[in-house]
Amino acid sequence: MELQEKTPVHVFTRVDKDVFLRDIYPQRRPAVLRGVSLGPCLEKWTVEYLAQKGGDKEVKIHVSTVPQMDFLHKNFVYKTLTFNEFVKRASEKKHTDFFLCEDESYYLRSLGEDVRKEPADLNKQFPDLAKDFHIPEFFAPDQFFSSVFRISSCGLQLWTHYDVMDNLLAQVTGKKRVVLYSPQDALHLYLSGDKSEVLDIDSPDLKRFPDFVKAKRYECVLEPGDLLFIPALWFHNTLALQFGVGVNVFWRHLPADSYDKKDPYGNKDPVAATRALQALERALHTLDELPADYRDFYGRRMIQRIQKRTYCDSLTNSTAQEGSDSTLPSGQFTKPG
Ligand SMILES: O=C(O)CCC(=O)C(=O)O
Repeated sequence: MELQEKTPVHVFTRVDKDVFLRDIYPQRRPAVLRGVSLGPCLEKWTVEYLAQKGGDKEVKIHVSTVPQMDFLHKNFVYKTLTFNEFVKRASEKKHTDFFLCEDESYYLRSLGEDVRKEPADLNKQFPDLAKDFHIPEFFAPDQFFSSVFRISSCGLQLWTHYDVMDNLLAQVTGKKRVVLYSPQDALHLYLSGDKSEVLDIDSPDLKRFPDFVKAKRYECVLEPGDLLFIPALWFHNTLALQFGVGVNVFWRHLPADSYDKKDPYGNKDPVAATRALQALERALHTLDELPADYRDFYGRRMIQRIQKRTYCDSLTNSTAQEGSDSTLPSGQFTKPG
């Protein structure tokens, strides 16, 4: 029995900057963009070519004995390999050289030169390969944050998480299934920080996660050449149906000073959200001065106050009504150039 109905992600063809900015971007919903020119990478990026051009630069990779990687319980190890050796291993099913077992899975999320300070940038870390990949100019150059290699073994599944920046995920080779959930379904995803505790989204443990079925599942299969627009805060879970090479580009959608300056990954909450969450912790601590029945009473009133003040009906409607032309609370958002 199918657990959750799958809602296909809308596919757009013949998208240029004008169409993106007019018809797609303001909806704040994921969209597959098919046929946007990504440059010669589509023809060139074979395993041999990647290995030759990427050379023996060292990369830090995730390695696991099982294809479903779990960040919360860390069922993988970080290892270092040269890029050419990594690509070779990630593209094969069984390995003669391995760390854990002969059918181990590999995943690369490329990093900046100074991992803790610098976001990944293909132009800096892989200049020879970056020439082959054309970033669609859908946002202003000063909004650019990072460009990240996403290279996975066949079958590799990455945990459900959200990022705080807008994102174009380009699939260059191989096919990838992507499942997405709206930010408004956050409460049904059993979050631990930016990640969902529900690892097996296809066969979830409903005793532990009974509300997971309430989350609306959006799904698409990316083919080579496809771009997926993932708006900030939308949860995504990826499953490589084949060995695949992707690149994702994050850009700043809010004013630059809204973001945490020490965030090379683009997944730390905006500074105002962090401050608000800290204030909430202080408020809860204050409630601890009261007996349980009073805490319950004032806790409920606080929830109601937060809902009244923050919930945005126009967003709820746009999630419920497929294809409706929702409007955003505009003042906060910068348009991407
Ligand atoms: O494609 C992947 O493997 C993961 C992509 C992702 O998490 C992202 O683009 O933020």
